[in-house]
Amino acid sequence: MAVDPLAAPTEDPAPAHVNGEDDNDEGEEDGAPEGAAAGWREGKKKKKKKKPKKKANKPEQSDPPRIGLSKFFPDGTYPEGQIEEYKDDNRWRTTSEEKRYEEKMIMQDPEANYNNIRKAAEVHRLVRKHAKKYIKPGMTMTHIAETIEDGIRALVEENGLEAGIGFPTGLSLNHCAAHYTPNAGDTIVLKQGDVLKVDIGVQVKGRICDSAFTLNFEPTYDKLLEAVKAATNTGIREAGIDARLGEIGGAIQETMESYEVEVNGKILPVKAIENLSGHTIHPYQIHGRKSVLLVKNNDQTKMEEGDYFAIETFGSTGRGKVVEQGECSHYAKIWDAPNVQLRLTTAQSLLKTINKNFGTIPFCRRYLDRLGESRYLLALNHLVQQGVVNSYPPLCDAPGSMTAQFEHTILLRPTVKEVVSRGDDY
Ligand code: 57R
Ligand code: CO
Repeated sequence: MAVDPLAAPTEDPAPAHVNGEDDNDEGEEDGAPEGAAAGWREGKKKKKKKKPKKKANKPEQSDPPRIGLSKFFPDGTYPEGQIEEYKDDNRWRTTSEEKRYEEKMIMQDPEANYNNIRKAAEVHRLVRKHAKKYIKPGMTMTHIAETIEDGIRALVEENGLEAGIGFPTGLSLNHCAAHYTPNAGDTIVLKQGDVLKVDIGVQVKGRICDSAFTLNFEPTYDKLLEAVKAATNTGIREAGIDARLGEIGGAIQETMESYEVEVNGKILPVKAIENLSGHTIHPYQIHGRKSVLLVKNNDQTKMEEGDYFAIETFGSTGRGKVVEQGECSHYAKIWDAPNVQLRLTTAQSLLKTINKNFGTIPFCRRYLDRLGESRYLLALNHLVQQGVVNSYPPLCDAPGSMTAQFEHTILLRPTVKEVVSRGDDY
């Protein structure tokens, strides 16, 4: 049984109602309106509480979750994430008519409205909720990856570049922090003492929900996970319009490094990994131009209205620095790739497959395999060498060290900050 010490409380917490909806089912019992509209019901003799009838046509999600979300949100309106007001000199935005109007205009644009990222986030919450229960030591990394990806494809109702997996399912183990997913033939099996980073991406109309959590199956590294979760929440709290990236990095590092872990009687300080970062996310582009480092720095760049950020932090009991290590699995076509003349015909045909199935969305070798591509490594390496595709090898700290990650996607909307991937789990 996966022991994630930071999991949601055992009893089912009341669902987070960001828009203050009343979740008492009093008004729903007999279908009468709730809240103010139910005013006419005050003063009437209190009705005997009857068990609310299950609405016959209300579909129920399967277990594992595989029923597309449009069946549950027929009007295409997906739940808002956690709303936080901006601080100090941006608080005026909450009630600004001009800013509310700007958001109304955004909501009218099917390509840019917030329902795309919110659908991706709802898929993310359902997939990770099942993954946290299902993943157990003894499973192969391949089985874990494919179970998560089957869930994403089904729930998001995969449809070419319109909706699908946002990037390869990150399953980095122990001293490896990021950019590992199994390639074909990988025989690694999850062990009881492992610390597994699960980094899941879901995209709808190119809007990528990038959120990650860490699983452990015994308590040794609980404090490491606690440190990183707290540091990520510090980053989310400090983020906002006009916030300076360097200051956020300093706040993240301060939280992270206020923790220590006792391992085999030895006290190890938790270090923020200095060469990993959070980042802006653009449509079909997972890593934008702004990076949020995890250590104090002098970057005066400000966060801006309209930015989508992946706020992610990584903690380590090792050097606090990652290097590229091991076989590469992650690739992505470069956003402004040059139009080079490819002399290798196999590279030309592989590029066609990449353009058709991924565009600039990151992919991994397993996704080429499932499309029927084979013997493609030479061609793929040629595309990398020609500067058409970027390769992202696994990023690892020192062998024997342990790393953890937590991550959310936030929207810097004109009126408020929305932690769109927030759930009752993290
Ligand atoms: O979150 C090719 C992917 N991402 C998948 C996800 O930060 C990402 O490297 C990128 O497949 C590519 C980083 N920062 C330096 C530039 C300072 C990493 C942290 C891990 C990860 C996977 C990430 C990073 N950058 N973009 C998303
Ligand atoms: Co990520």
